[in-house]
Amino acid sequence: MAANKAEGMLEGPQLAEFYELGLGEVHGVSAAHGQGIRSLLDAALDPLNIPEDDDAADPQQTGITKLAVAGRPNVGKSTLINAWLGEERLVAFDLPGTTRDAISVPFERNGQKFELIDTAGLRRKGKVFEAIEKFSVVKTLQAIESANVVLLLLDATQGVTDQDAHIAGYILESGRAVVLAVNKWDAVDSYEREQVQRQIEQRLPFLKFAEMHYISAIKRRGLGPLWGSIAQAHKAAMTKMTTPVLTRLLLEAVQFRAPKRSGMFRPKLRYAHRGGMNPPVIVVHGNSLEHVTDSYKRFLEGRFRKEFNLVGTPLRIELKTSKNPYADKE
Ligand SMILES: Nc1nc2c(ncn2[C@@H]2O[C@H](COP(=O)(O)OP(=O)(O)OP(=O)(O)O)[C@@H](O)[C@H]2O)c(=O)[nH]1
Ligand SMILES: [Mg+2]
Repeated sequence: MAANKAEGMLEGPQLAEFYELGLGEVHGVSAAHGQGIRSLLDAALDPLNIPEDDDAADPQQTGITKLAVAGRPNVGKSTLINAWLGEERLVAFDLPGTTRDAISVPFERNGQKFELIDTAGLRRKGKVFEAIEKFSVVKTLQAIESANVVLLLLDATQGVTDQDAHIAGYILESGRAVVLAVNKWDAVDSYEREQVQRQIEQRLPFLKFAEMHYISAIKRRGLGPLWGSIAQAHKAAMTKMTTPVLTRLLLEAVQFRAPKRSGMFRPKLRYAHRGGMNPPVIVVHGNSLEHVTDSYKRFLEGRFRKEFNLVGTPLRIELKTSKNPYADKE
């Protein structure tokens, strides 16, 4: 389906109404000005592989998953990477601040390529992160930003502290996919284990979307299952979401539960498209969307998460009220 005479509005909200026809992807084109023709042709000639605009930037096409291991000092980050490598490549020592620089190590497992990044342990003083060296903090934060997936490592012998929550908060803001692992599981008894599990629920509720593992890096226990979660998190972060599917799910969600009227305004959700990946961003267009409540946004998030099986990645939903003068007509 193509909508002609759409010069200058290929990305705009004016095309929203065509999605409401339920015929799938609509291609805005301008025959007179030659706009949108390339992607219309691509879609027409390759119906099984409709290209998405941002595929060129898809880091998954490089085939390498960048995995940063992050956490407080001394939780066992370097020990874990050594255990994976099967050799003592990185210095691990019972002293906070052993690792001072972010170090990348190439790694391959079952044909999947990884770049493992060991980082310096973070702690926060006041409002800023600190490490033994200023330089180390910058490197760690950069490593998190540049990763596809962050493995957040906790220390079972220390429990879940405010420091862990600060780091978790930073990772969440970065939008990276996350896997949680509690290390030194060998060194705690069953009472302490229960306590740690409860603390995770209480102090890291915002990481509910992430899978969790209990491991011992030093004894190399429980390490295998981490890879499944890492792969799953990366895949979820890169999930393809086409406009027709997103729009159908959106309209189904609205039918199931409509957003509440706020005074004179009743938000009208019209269509949705993907605005980014790693983290996935879903952009919802419509009218009076500033009146959509946070709880309704969470409801939408839950529906999208379930449909796309978004385990291990944050999901962002952006609401855009359209300026289309015709959008109000029913
Ligand atoms: N009991 C136990 N000790 C561990 C485990 N993993 C690491 N350790 C010990 O914890 C200490 C710190 O380990 P590192 O790997 O250096 O910790 P790190 O997180 O890299 O520390 P920084 O580089 O300072 O941030 C070492 O003495 C390790 O032997 C584990 O699974 N069980
Ligand atoms: Mg280290």
